[in-house]
Amino acid sequence: MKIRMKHTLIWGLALLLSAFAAIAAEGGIRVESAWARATPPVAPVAAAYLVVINDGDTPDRLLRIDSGIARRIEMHRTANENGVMRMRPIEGGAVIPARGRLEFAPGGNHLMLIGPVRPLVAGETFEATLVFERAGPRKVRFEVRGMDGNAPMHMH
Ligand SMILES: [Cu+2]
Repeated sequence: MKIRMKHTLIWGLALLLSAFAAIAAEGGIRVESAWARATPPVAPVAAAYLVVINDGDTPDRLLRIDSGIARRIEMHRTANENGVMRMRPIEGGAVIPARGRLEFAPGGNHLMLIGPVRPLVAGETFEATLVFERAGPRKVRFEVRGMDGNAPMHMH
């Protein structure tokens, strides 16, 4: 009887630990340095950037970004086409490799806020929800930084 109880306890503990391990594995996706560039009072678009880090062993995919800050948010990549830098939507979501990262940074991939509902003022913040294929929705707060930042203006 005593031995049986001990076993139950150990099994219970093992189950609990594996549950914790599963939760830890789910937390493989981290979002860092989410910021957006301040805009003039009237701007048809704005650019935002962030870094997604995947500490897990499984690739994930950023499917879309939802926010009340703009009519819609697109993921763009910048590509050199016959010597002209052009922006193209990232189709089918942006992959975050296992044990890797996905960077949206000035001059490269960026988030394009189409039709901001208000000007983006330096020092303010706004919230958006990143929707991942595996990790699900994640709320992220973007910090608005001045237009005279350390990177060239975003032109379309
Ligand atoms: Cu763009």
